[in-house]
Amino acid sequence: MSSTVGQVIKCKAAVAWEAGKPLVIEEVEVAPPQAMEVRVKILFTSLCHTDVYFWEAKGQTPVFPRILGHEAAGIVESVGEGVTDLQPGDHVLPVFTGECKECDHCKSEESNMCSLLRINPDRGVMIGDGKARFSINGKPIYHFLGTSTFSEYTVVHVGCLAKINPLAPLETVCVLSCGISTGFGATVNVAKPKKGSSVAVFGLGAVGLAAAEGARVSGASRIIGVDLNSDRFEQAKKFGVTEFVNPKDHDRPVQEVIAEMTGGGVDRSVECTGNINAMISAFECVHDGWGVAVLVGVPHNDDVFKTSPVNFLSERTLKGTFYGNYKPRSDIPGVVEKYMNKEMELEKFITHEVPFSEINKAFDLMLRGEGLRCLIRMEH
Ligand code: CXF
Ligand code: ZN
Repeated sequence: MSSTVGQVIKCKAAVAWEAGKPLVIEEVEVAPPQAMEVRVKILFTSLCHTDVYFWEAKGQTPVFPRILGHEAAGIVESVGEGVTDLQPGDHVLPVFTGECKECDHCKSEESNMCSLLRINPDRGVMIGDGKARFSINGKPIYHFLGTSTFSEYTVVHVGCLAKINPLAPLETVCVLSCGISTGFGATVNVAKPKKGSSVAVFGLGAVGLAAAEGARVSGASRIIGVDLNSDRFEQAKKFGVTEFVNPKDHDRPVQEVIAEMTGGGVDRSVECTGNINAMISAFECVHDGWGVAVLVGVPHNDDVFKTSPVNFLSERTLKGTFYGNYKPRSDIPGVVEKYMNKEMELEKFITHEVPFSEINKAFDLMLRGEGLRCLIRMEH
C-alpha cells in the first residue's frame, strides 16, 4: 500500500482564482477520498471548450476559486469506503457525467443521463458531503464537473470513472474522456449511418471531426463538412471529409446547397457548433423519407429551434445526444478497445502538447481557434 493512502496529499494544481484570469499553479492539499470516491493521479489532461467556457464564466453562476479540467487520463491512487470495482493502480478516464448504475436512467438501456451524477457545472463540491476535497491554507478550492483534472491529484466519484485497459496509452486515450467520444458516439450510436451513405457534419472542430471519424469508420461514402472557416477544410480531409461547404460562399441557405449536391438531402447530419441556425440547417438538409439529424452542439440559453412541422411529416427525424449516448463506465472501456484494435484513430486529434507548468498556453491556443486538442502533460 502506498504511503499516501488515507493522508492529505500536497501537489500542484492550476487554480482559476477569477473568471478570465490566467490559471496559477499552486500547491494545494487534496483530502483522501470519502465514501464512494476515488483519488486519482492525473497523468494527462487536455483542454476542451467547456473548460474555457466556464473559465470565462460569461452569463453563468461564477464558482471560484476553482480547479477546471475534465478531459483526462490517470491512475487510481486510493479508494474510499464502498468502492469495490476499482483499486490502486487501475487506469481510468474521468468523465464529467457519471453512471451510478442504480437510477432509472442507468437501468434503462436507452439513456446515459444518470440522475445522481449528471453534469452540473454550478456544483463546486462533492455530492457525498457537499464539501470540496481541495484546499489552500484551509480555504476550499472548488471542483469542476466532478473531475477537476488540472491537478496532479484529484478526487472523483467512483461513478464518474471508466476503468480502461492498462495497455492503452493514456496520453492518447485521454481525448476519449470528453470531446472525441461525444462526436464519435453521436454518429455511431445515434445517427447510425449505413455503409455507402452520405453524412453532413456541421462544425469542423474536434467534436465535429470526431463525428466525421465516426462516419468514416461506418463506411459513409460522402462526408460533407460545413464550416464558416475554410482554413479548416484541409485538415478535415484526414478525418474522411470528402466535400466542403462554406455557407459564406453561397447566397442561399446551406440546406438548399446540400440538397442540390446530394439529390434531395443527406442521409444523416450531425451538428457540432451549437449555433441555432446551423442546427436548423442541419435538420433541414437531411433527405425526406429517411434522413436523421443529430444535435450535439450546446446552444445559448434563449435559443429557439424553428422549422416547419411539415419537415417532420415528410419523415425527417431530429435527435439530440449527450456524450455520444455513451454510459461512461459500461461503454467507454469498449471505445478504448476500438482504438486499441485500430478501428478508430485518435492521434490525429492531438495537435499540440504543453507541460502542465505552461497550461495557460493551451488556453491561448483554444482562444485563437488553433488546433484541435492540446495535450497537457503532468510533471509529477
Ligand atoms: C459538455 C456537453 C454539454 C453540456 C456542457 C458540457 N461536455 C463537455 O465538455
Ligand atoms: Zn469537454
